[in-house]
Amino acid sequence: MRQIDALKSPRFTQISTFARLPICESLNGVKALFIGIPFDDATTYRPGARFGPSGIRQGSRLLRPYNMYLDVYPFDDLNACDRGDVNVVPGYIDDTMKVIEKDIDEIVKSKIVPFIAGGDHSITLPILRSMAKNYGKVNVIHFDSHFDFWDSYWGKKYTHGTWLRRSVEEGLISNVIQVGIRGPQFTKDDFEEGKKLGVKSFNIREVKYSREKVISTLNSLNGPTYISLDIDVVDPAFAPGTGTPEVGGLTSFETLEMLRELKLEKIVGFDVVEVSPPYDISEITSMLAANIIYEGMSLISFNK
Ligand SMILES: [Mn+2]
Repeated sequence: MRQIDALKSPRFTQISTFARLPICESLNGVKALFIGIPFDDATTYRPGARFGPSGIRQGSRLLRPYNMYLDVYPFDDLNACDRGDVNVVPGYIDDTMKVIEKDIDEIVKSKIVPFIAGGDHSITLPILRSMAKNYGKVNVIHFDSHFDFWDSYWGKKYTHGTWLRRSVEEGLISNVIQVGIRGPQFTKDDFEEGKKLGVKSFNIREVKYSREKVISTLNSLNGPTYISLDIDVVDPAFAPGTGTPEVGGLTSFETLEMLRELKLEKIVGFDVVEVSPPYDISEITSMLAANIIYEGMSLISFNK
């Protein structure tokens, strides 16, 4: 029956919801949903991530209901829907963070797992505030080419490169594991800073050469876990549509494979940030981001 439904779906027409899912009319019975946060005023280099949600929806039109790798029907299993976008306030990060936290609260309070399309990485701070309020401290698996734990940019505390330090300072997270760090750094001291903050980082060489170790470390996390994936963890050859690209990253296949191998007790939320469609080529970044969210939903479906 499901297959027939899939064939009937208007796959090649312009439907503006994620994976042609229904719009969330009510949250009753919903176990996971898609929501967009079109905010990019905390970006330090190339802008455009405010178009991430619409780009990812566009890139999601070919997603089909059955995931053969995990043997699940994520959309059906989770009764998934598209919640639309958070009503952010362009140019005003404090106001925007309040609106994000309020909207995510509503979802998390109902024990629904949000799959969030950014937006730049600053959006993760208010999301984690909501997670901590509802679950207590959460683990964070952070896929990124950048540390994101700097103290400030241009003297400002809230940017897309400082959200992780703010989350640690605010006591929102327990364990943080970073995957895919690379590129030229500001200073050698950053590595010590990370240790002081309690952040465990796997750089790209460790990920490429000691993959099993990285996966087993991720799978050793207990308790509620939040996954935050900056699309720039992927090599710009596979994901050029992003704000601060770093060469020499993961392939799209490696990224999807790592997600498929996660066996976590409880995933409470998942974001894919920094997708900037104006810098994309042939929708490859948006399609990858959509597939990453699909694998994330499949994981919840598989582990539930
Ligand atoms: Mn990054």
